[in-house]
Amino acid sequence: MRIDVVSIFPEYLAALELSLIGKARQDGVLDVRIHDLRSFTTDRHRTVDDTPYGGGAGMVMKPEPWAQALEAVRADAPATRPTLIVPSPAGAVFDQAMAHELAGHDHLVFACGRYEGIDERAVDWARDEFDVRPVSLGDYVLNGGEVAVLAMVEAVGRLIPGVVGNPESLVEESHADGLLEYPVYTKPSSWRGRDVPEVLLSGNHAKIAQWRRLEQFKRTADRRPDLLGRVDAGALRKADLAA
Ligand code: 6GU
Repeated sequence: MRIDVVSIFPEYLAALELSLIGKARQDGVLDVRIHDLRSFTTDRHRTVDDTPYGGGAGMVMKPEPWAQALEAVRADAPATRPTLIVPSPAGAVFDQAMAHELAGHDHLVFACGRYEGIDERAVDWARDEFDVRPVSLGDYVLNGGEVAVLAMVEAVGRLIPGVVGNPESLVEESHADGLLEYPVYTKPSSWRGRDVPEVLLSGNHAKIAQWRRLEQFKRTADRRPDLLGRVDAGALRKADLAA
C-alpha cells in the first residue's frame, strides 16, 4: 500500500518510522511518503494561510499550495485513483470498520489541515482526481490533522498483511466483532494479594472461551453500552446464546 501525507509539520509524522509501521516500511510492505506543504508554495514567506472571507477568528489554508501538492502526489502515482482523507472534526467518524475498508485501498493520501481548515474549493477541486473522504477521530477538537493521521495510519496499516507478525492477534481484539476485548493476565498468578481468575488456570479451553465471551459482554455493557445495539447477529456465536 502507498500512503502519502501532506503537512506543514512533517516532523510530526516521524513517529511512522517506529515500531510495526516503521518495520513494514523497511520491509517494503508499506510505501509511506511525507511531504512538506510549504515546499509547494512560491512566495518568499512560504505562505500557506490567510484570513477567512466573511470574517471570524483564525486563519484558513490557501487552496493553491494544496492543489500543487496534490497534483505532485497524483503525478507520482498515476496508476490508481487515490483516496484523499481529509482529517477534520467535521468528518465522518473513523472506526474499525472504516479502517478495514481503507486497508483494502491501494493508495491513501492524507491532507493535514491546520488552523480553521482548508479552503473548501481545494477539497472540491480534488474530487476530480481523488475519492475525497473527510474523516474525524471523534467528537473533540485537535489543532491539526497530524495526530489523527498517526492514529489512522496505525489502525489501517496494522490490518495490511505482513505488518502485524501474528495475524491471529487481529482476530481477538477490541472491536474485531463489535465487542470490547476481555481482560488479560500474565504471571505471577498471585500478585499483591490479587489472583488471576481461576478459570484461566484450569486448562479447560471451552470454559475459558465461555468466560472470556461473558467478560466481553459485561465490559461492553459497562463501558460502551452504545456498542451492544450494533453487535452483528452474525458475530454472535452459538456459545453466546447457550450461555
Ligand atoms: Cl481528524 N482533525 C482535527 N483537527 N480535529 C479532530 C479530528 C481530526 N478528529 C477529532 N478531532
